[in-house]
This record gives sequence, structure tokens and C-alpha cells, in this order.
Amino acid sequence: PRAVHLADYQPYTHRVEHVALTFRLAPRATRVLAALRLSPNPGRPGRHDLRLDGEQLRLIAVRIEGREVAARVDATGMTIPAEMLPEGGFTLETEVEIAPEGNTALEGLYMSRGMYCTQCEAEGFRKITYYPDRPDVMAPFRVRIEADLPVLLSNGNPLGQGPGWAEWEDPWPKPAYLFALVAGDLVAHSADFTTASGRAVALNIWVRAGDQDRCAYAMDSLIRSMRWDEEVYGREYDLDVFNIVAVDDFNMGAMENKGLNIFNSKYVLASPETATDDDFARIEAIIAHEYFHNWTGNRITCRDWFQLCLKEGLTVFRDQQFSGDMRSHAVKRIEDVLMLRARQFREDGGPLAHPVRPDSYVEINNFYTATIYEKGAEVIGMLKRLVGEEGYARALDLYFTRHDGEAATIEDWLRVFEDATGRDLAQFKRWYTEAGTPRVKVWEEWDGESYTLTFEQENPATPGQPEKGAKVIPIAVGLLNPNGDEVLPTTVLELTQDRQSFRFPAAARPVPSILRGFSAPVVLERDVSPEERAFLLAHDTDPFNKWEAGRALAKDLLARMVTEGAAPGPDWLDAIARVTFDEGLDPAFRALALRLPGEDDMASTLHAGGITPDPARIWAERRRMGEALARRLGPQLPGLIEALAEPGPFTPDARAAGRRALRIAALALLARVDGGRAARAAHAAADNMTEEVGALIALLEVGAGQEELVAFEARWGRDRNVMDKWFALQIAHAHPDQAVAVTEALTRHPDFDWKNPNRFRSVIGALSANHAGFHHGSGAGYRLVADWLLRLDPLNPQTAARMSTAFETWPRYDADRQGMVQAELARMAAAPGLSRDLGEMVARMRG
Ligand code: B3K
Ligand code: ZN
Repeated sequence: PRAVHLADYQPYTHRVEHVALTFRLAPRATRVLAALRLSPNPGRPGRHDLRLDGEQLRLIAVRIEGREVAARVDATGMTIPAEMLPEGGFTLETEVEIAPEGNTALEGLYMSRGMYCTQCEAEGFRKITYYPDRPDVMAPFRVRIEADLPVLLSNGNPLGQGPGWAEWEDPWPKPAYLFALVAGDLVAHSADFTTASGRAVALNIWVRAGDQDRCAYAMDSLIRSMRWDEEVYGREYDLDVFNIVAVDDFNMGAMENKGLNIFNSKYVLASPETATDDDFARIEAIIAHEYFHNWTGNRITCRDWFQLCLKEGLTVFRDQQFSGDMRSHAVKRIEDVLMLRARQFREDGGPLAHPVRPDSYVEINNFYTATIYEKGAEVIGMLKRLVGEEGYARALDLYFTRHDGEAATIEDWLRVFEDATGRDLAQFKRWYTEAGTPRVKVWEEWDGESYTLTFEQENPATPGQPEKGAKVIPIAVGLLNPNGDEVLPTTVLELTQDRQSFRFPAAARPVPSILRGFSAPVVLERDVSPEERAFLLAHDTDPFNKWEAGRALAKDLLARMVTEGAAPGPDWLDAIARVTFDEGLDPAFRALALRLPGEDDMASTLHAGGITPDPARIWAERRRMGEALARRLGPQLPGLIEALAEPGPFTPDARAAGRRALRIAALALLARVDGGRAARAAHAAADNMTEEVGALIALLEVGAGQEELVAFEARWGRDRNVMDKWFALQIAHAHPDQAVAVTEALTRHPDFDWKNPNRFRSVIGALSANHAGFHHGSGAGYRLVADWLLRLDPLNPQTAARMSTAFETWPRYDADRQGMVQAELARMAAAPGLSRDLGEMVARMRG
């Protein structure tokens, strides 16, 4: 398969002025009639053949201006030679047949438990009809759906409907990847919204009968998102209806189709009995994310798929701001950084590293990555820090006015910032074009009068990019005096060279708090004593760095436990104890401070320090660390658990969720010293899924919980979304020596419907999330995951490829493990008929 290169971009030969589609839906033979109004693109002078993308379509007829023409058809599209095209504008009609029922890839038009739905991003529209399936071709669409089903939906505003048909019109020109269609027996949870300028918008969340009472939180999140985008970005909704549909079979989280968002049902449906606090928070964030795309993605879209971060990085940044405003900025930032390090730093440090704006790909679906999304958002956070709140607001206003209705590039985006603020961003652009996580070393010097911080940045080589230049790195610092008072409030230093010093007047030696708020996505390297870390954990005024100090203390300790057999000492135990019981701190923050460093994170840190990580040993030492903490806090835990019990009915707000998080963290620790007595009682008394699952995990972690698992299945056996948790948590929390056996047993469970992406992820994904289980010395974890990827690939290459990233960390481990992973990668590479998706991933990971 050939790679596509950014450098080869050319505008499309034609313009699509209007699209009219008719769908006659039938599971095995759906007819799609398309009428495209086309004209030559003045941006591509000369006469050109007309090339349309099309895959897996049965062509019935092609007509130009009503007359049948002979088009050349191949496996990826059709060509109509220039001589057969009238001069000027013309109408092209095509008629094709497709089979949604047999579409197991869940891309294009497919069926999910009797309902029709679509997923077109990135290149799924070409599986529906012949079309220039590229984001810079934008057109207004009119859609007619004919089917014997009660609910028939498409993008835009309803034009009319009758028995067996409905018509929709989307006045806003859009690329084909934002097209959507849904047809099924659905019911709506509805509400109204009036925009700031007075437009009445009908809001509907469409679900299967029986699920309507689980939509309230998603609807509330939608209404808050719409209001927030008006207030914070001045962006209003632009249609008379906004529809959301929940679908059970979906390759990812959700999709921002214009006026018709389609969601994985797992990110819509929630009730206190069935959803955890984390589920509620994710639903709020994803509803917001997809809604915010209406402006950042839909009204302004991407010129080509290399510019994906233009919409994704910005929309993630916006949803993070929103969640921070709705909840706690401090807690949200810590959670976002945890996730960035766990997923993006991991990707950036391995064979799959790629720039935020890549310059080539084989299969674009493989580039919906943590780098494009999360690092893409971090880059915008840095821009904002560099130009300030006001500069950012001016730049965004200019972006919306200058590029509304266009398909834009990263160059356009950066130019808006340059024009609005007068800043030169040529060097800053390296964040978009160069992969890899910069490492920043820091030294300090105090001479009695002044204090100097010296920074040195190193930009590691990544695949295809051996050398790179210095980045612009905003480093937020504060200085504390030895009493813990802040003597320098947060100040942003701009590192632009390989090595640079900054001097501050200081009569006493200050304690520095560096990279406050995680002001840049870098790894900071500085030798810090445990005393200084404990001091910052107690005194730092920056909540992120306060948490970071505790985290670093724990990681230093765990590293010493693993490498030298050290034992947890009072410096860490006492510091954590103080935070845990400090009632002046937000319980959610205290819960985060209690969380031990993850095993994968530890493996990566050891590897970066030149030590080959041993997964079994990390697992064992981390466990020993938890036990030591449990013994230290033990006597005070029952009191804390009692004090945090929430009287009254469940509410999903951040305050209540934070209290539950701390309570569950305390229960999990207590289980290590009381054999699970308190957790068992909490499980029995739980009236919400957060506590039910929290207590169950606490039990599984100490080798108990089997009865509870049986009861859970008996109670929730018919609920798909809840049962996904049941599958996942017994694998993720299995003993490393048992994880593979537990997974194998569950793959034989009658409800292991492996063709359903959520269920596949709950089982196979949960095994790869069990670090010591997946990387078990026997190699059985590698084998089992590879077996299942090979089985899924012919049916659903997108999900198979996505899950193959389980293998991306192999270069960290010992020669035996490296050899075993390489053998699995080679086995996959050799599989006959391997998809382009999985094929590209495997090839990149083999290096
Ligand atoms: N834009 C979609 C992701 C599409 C993934 C295609 N493989 C969801 C989102 O980012 O909002
Ligand atoms: Zn998105």
C-alpha cells in the first residue's frame, strides 16, 4: 500500500456546488442515488478528468446531464475522462447498491442491532457513493431516506416526512466525512434550547426504547456546552435541530456529524445505578467535544487529513477548558497530564512516534492518536500561555471570521496568531512538525544575592527525524522561601535555545517550583532531594506542582524499591498521610495524591534512566508500596471512610464525585490490611455503580471478590454497557500469573461478542492494560493479543489496528521479551490478507 504525502497536496479539479442523495434502505441491497452539481475548479486551471472515490460499491448507472456515460471503474473509484465532460457546470448522477448488513468494519453505512447508521470520518463516505471524499470539498447536502422505520435522520434541518420517507437539508457546506444517516426504531429524550441571538433549537437524544431514562445527564451536558461556547468563545449553534444518536456498535467514542452526532452508547447512557463518576465525567467531556466541533471542525474544517490536529487538538483543548470550568481546574489538569503521559509520552517515545502534524500516512485512521489529540491540545495551551488570555481571544475571533466556511491548514492557524498578536511563530511551529518529547534538564545556583536557573533542552530522535531544532518551551516557575511563602509568583520563562539561564534576585536560597501547571509537554530532569519534594507537596501554591511533588516522591521511591530493594520510609509515608487527612484540601485532589504511580509509567521511567524494567518486579514492589501505605494510614482509614459517606441521594457533580473517589481510595488501602472486610460491607451497601465497582476492585486487588463477581453478573447480565465493566475489571485486576487464563476463560463466555468493539476492548484491551499480565515472561499475553488481533482484522481492521498499540513499548524490555514481541509482529505481518490498517501499524512497530 502506498503512502500519502503532505507535499503532494493539490486542490480538487472540480467544485461540488450541491449534493442530493436518495437512500432506499434495505439490509442487503440499499440503493444510493446521488446527484452532484459540479463545475471546474478555477484553482486548477485546464481540463481535467473527473476522479471520484468509491469502494465496495455495485455500480448500477452513471449519467451526465441525464445521459448514460461509460465511466472507468476500479477498486478505489471511477474516472470519467475530460473529453466526456461538458464545459462549465454539469450534473452527474450515479446509482449504486451497497449491503449495510454485511458491513462489519463499521465504516460507511452499516447496521447495529437492527438500526442503520453511518461513520464516514475519515474516508467512509466512499463506501456509500462515488464522491470526491476529501475534506476540502465542501457542499450543501439534501437527503431523502426511504425505509419502513419510524425514525429517519440525516444532517441539517428537517424538510418533511411521511410514512416511509423523510427529507433533510443541510444548508452549511460540509465535507463528506461529516455526512450522517440513521434509521431505526428509536425514541427521543428531548429538550429545547434558545441561542443567545434567539434561535429556537430542538434537542433530541435518540436511543432504544427502555434507555430514555438514562439520557438526562448527556442532555444536561449538551445544554451546558452550548451555553459555554456562546459565553466563552462567542459561538452559537446554527441549525434548528441538534440530534444525538446512541449506537452500540461503534469503533470509537463519538462523531461530530453536522447536526447529527453519533455516539457510542457507552458515552451517552448513564444513571447512578449503571454509570461511575468517571463515566459521568467522560460523557460530559465527549458531549462537549462533539458539540464544540460544530465550529472547530465543521464550520472551519481541515484542508487535508495531515491537518487533523487543527480540529482535534483545538477541540480537545476546548473540552478540557470546559470540564475545568464545570469541575475543578486543578483536578482536571492533573487528570489530563496523567493521561498525556500514559498515552502520548508513551507513543512519542516509541516506534509509533509522529509529529502533531504528520507528513505522510498509509491509513489515515491510524492517526487518530494521542499525539494528534492530546499533544495537539497541549500545543494550543502553550500558544495561549505565550500570547496571554487576551491575545488568545483576539486570535480565536480572527480565526472564526477569517476562515469560516473554509478548509484550513496549520499555517492558516499560526498566521492568525501572528496577525492578531504580532508574534513570530516560525520557531514555535516545530511543535507541529517534529515528533518526540523534549527533555529539559535544570540546574540551579545561588550566590547569596541572586538565584539562577539554567535549562538545557534535548529533542530526542524519532522515526524518520534524527535531528531537530530547539523548541519554544514556556516554563512557568514560582519561587518559595524556606518558610514556604511564595517569593516569586508564577512567571513564564521562554526557553528558545538549547541552553539558557534566567536570574532572579534572592537574598535567601529559594525553593523552585518549576513547570507549574505542566506548562509544556516535556520531561523535566532535575536532581531533587526527597526533603525538597516533601516540602513542595506541603507548601507549593500551584496545585499541579503540589501533586507532582508527591508523585515524584512516590516514583523515586518505587524506582529505588525496584532497583535496590529499598523500603518505603517515613519521608514518603508521612507526606502522603498529611495530604490524605488534610481537610483543607479538595477530596478529589487527595484521592489523586493517594494514587500510586502506574506500572507502565514506572517501566517507561526506568527505561529512560537506562534500566531494563522487569514487569513482575514492578508489580510486586508497587504492591509492597501499597501495603506499606495501608499499614501507615490503616488506623485512621475507617474514620475517613465514615466521614466521607454521602448522605442523601446520588448526585454526579464534581464535589460528590471527589468525596467518593477519596472514600474508594481509602477502602482499597484498607482492604490490604483488613482482608477486604470494609470493602465487602461497602459493596453490599452501595447504591450506585461508582461504589459498587470501586469496592469490587478493592476486593479483586486482594484476591477476593469472587462472590461479588457472580452477583454482579446475575444482576447486570442483560445490560451491555455495565457488563463491559464486569469483563474488563476482572482481567485488569487479575494477578499477573492469572491474567491470561482469566482472559482466555472470558473469551469463552457466551456474552463475549467479539465483533462488538466495546466488548472486544473490554476483554482484549483489558489484558493489554494489565501490565505485568500482558508482559508476562511466558509470552502468553503477547500470543493471546496477537491471536485476537488477527481474528478481528478481516472483519474490523480499524479497531484491530488501534488495539495493536499494545505492542508499541517493546523496545523498553529485555531481549527475551523483545524477541517474543518481534515474533508476534512478524507473525501478524505475514498473515495473508492483512489489512492496510493493521499492516501499517505492524510495519511501523517492527521498525
Ligand atoms: N472526529 C471523530 C473521530 C473519527 C475517527 C475516525 N477513525 C471523533 C472526534 O474526535 O470527535
Ligand atoms: Zn474530535
